[in-house]
Amino acid sequence: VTLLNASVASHWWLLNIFFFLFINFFPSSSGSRPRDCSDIYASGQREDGIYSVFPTHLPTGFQVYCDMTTDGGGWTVIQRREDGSVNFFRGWDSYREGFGKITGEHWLGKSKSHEYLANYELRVDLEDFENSTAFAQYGTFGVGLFSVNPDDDGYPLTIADYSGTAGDSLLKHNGMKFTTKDQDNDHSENNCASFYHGAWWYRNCHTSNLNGQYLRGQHTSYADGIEWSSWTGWQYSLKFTEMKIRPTREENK
Ligand SMILES: *[C@@H]1O[C@H](CO)[C@@H](O)[C@H](O)[C@H]1NC(C)=O
Ligand SMILES: [Ca+2]
Repeated sequence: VTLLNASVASHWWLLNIFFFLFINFFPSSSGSRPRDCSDIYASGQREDGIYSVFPTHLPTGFQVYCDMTTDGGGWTVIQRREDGSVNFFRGWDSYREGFGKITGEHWLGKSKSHEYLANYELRVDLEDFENSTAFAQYGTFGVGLFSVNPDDDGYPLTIADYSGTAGDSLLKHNGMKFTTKDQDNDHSENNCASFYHGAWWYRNCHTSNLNGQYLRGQHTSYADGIEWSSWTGWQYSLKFTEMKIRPTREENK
């Protein structure tokens, strides 16, 4: 019932990493083909790896990396950092299209259109160079949920309901638009993406910067690495990060 009450919009996206997230509650025109990793998990798959998904608006499908083992599995990975092999200091178009390798560092993105609803949760897994791990989970996650045209609107972040071990470093970004070095939507007189060498839902400017530079642990520069400030501050660039999403499971509430 809550699904039916959620807002619905239809349009072309720019930040299409999220393009398949929101259609999960629409009847699929392609039968039982999985629309995301959660569907694949429900069909019995339990191994991490690459799978094809077929969002309603994109019947030809595409590949994503599914985390089938963390906290009940069914997670569709939308971002990964692990070795600095991919340049994440990119512009708006690149974050729209996506880049990197699904098996390695990447930002999932496709230029696709879709209708969407929002009922997803986000999990952020982190690891430092001592191999310590922590996570942050958010029961509510969406981008452009209340925008008639999220493209024009800058894909504002909706984030709520933190739990985890890494501390919250994202709630202060709630409501912020996405900023890249070539598209300044932040609240700073500068461009936060340019200033901190990343791309994020910057305010003025950030408590997290997971698309920052791969600086490998402690660094003398300020806040321009892969930071999750509540865990490792603003001068420690993490070894590994993974952002992943799945539909909210009502039975978990
Ligand atoms: C972290 O894990 C890697 C891979 O298992 C290992 O090679 C390395 O020695 C570990 N580092 C520390 C500081 O424990
Ligand atoms: Ca600015």
